[in-house]
Amino acid sequence: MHAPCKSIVVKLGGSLITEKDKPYTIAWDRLSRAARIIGTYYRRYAEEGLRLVVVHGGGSYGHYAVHEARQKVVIDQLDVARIQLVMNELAIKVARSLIEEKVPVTIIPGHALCPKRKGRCNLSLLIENVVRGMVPLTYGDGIYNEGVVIISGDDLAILAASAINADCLVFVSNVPGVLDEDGVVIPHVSSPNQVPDLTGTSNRVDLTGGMKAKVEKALSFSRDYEDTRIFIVDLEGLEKLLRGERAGTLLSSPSD
Ligand code: IP8
Repeated sequence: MHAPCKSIVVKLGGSLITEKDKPYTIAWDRLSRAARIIGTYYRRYAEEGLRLVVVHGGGSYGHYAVHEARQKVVIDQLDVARIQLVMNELAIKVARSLIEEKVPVTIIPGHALCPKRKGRCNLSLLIENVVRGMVPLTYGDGIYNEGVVIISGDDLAILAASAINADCLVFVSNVPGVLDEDGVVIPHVSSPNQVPDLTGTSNRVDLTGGMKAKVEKALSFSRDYEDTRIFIVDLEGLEKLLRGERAGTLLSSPSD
């Protein structure tokens, strides 16, 4: 069987790989499972020229570090350095889990791709590594620009998908897709208005906008990149997708 996705960006949500309510705590069971699923896919299709980029979010590392910095009146360069440090510590743990699964990961910090400000990123380092058969691992990060500017992992995942011309962009969350008011997965979303304003679930708003913001950004990307299939899934859904089965929520703009 051919690879269901030949060129793929997988974004691991911060709440998936960390315990979001416990500062600086990894969710080892979920991280190991994610690494196992990605590793199995990588080993199966690497020789066919699979292109893979992994991105992760901040979870209880980045979001907590930003929260701590924002307790101060003035956020200086040292505060931003601390945010970058904890994100790097998280990335090392993600990288180690993937390397144990024989995925040749190379860490590229988000702040190295977007050193000036968000929206001004240069992904040539990431592309070069993909071309050489490495698997870039990048992550949501903070940069200093008269305070802290947060670069979200979702934005980086979208940029990476356009940079490698991905046929699949998969957001892996701790919920199985976009949920309706009854907690049931909506299989196909073509407008952010389909995302209900839920509180107390993972549709809740975090520092970088939560589910609605993710859907908005993904749909606006899908208008320009019709060949990229975009999904929101949980770990079970990721496993299914990578076996070529249908899972989670497919995001696509209505074709006009
Ligand atoms: O969790 C945010 O990345 P995200 C990164 O993908 C920081 O939104 C530093 C909070």
